Amino acid sequence: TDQPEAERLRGRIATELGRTRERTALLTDAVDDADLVRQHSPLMSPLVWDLAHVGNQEELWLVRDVGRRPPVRQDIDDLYDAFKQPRKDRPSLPLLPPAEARAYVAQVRDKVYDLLDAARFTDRKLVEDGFAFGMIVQHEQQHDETMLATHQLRSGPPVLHAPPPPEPTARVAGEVLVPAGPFTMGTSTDPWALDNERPAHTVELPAYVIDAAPVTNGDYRRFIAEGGYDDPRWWSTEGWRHRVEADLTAPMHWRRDGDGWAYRRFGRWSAVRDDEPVVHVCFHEAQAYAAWAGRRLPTEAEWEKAARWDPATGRSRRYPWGDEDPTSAHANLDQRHLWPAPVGAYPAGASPLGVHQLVGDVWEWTSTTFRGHPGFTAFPYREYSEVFFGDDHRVLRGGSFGTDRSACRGTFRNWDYPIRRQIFSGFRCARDATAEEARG
Ligand code: AVJ
Ligand code: FE
Repeated sequence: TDQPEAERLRGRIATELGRTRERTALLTDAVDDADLVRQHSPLMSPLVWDLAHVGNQEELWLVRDVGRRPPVRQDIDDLYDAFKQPRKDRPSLPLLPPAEARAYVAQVRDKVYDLLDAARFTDRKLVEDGFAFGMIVQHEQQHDETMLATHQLRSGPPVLHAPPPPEPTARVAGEVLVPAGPFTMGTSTDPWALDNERPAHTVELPAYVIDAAPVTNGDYRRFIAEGGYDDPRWWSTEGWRHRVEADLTAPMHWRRDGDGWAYRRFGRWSAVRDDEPVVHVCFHEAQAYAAWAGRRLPTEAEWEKAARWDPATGRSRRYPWGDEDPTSAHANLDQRHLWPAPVGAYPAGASPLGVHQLVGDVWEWTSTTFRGHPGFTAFPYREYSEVFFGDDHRVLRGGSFGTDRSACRGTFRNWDYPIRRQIFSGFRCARDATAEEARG
């Protein structure tokens, strides 16, 4: 890394740190102190825990580990260790009160700016290309999305405000054929890619067909109306057991409203709009819908090939639209809007094959369980992803309206339990190509 390049990187990191902290401040200053320390759902932490946890991780990874600086508050490490403290126990911990938590994260951030000024970006593998800073930015952004999900669960009058997403400008429907052949999955070069996105490797897929758009509320309403929740035929054994136990009858945050449906979004009720991607469904619901529709969920590799593969060059791109970072024309990201945009609102973000809204709007469930790519090495810690590998988690791809652009790429992988739906999760369907389609 030469000198002007190091300066450019330093500037970019400072900008990302700053705009990320503004989002965190907005999410935590929007409610009063009583609300900050309250647990709105046993699935979520009190917002004040997320806040100090963000500061504590920043202190552990950047200040102490990379920076070799003395601890700011070693005494609170255990309180903010996500592995030691189950979510349900977090509200009863002796957490830093809101004012102290704010002062703590600001104190850690000052030390990080000192480190950034001193960093030479050539020092060690961990700071190469600013990865350690990028990881911290992405960690905070991920918690900002988690905090947004907590806001969605809290009751009481609305406190978050944003303009509605754009209206459709393109007609998007039907499905897209992806021809058989190899593509490059994952990355070895994207500087801020996390360990689970690495390394780049070749995956050979048979021809398949994938929806041009995510499944919409209108589609999903038909599944409900035609008894999809009452027919075990569409559900896996595990899915049906959960459907019964949890008494699932519609996406989370929906209620009947006369003949139709209404949903609650950040404290406001409105009529369900048919052309928006459905959100707040769990993996089991997605899988049952797909079976009912005579389809299936895409595998993770199918999702990524549809999102990245460019048939003209055979190359995998960073995003469906190319290699440029996302702008507001490409995708509904960055919490600019508080719900998914209607199908057809982002023609500039479509992939070369014509698959729309892969990035932003809703996280998309895939049928794949979370594992390392071939050649995976944990970095910098096993706890970031490796400890979650196995059959317990399904992979979600593409990011949602609540995801920041710094924490979302064509290679970015999210994972969660198949019963979770407080996250901004939706899906699209796929199927095998027929022999005739496969011949082209
Ligand atoms: C990648 C969203 C599953 O929230 O558990 C936050 C992100 N990792 N702190 C999570 C994360 C550590 C992670 N997910
Ligand atoms: Fe975390």
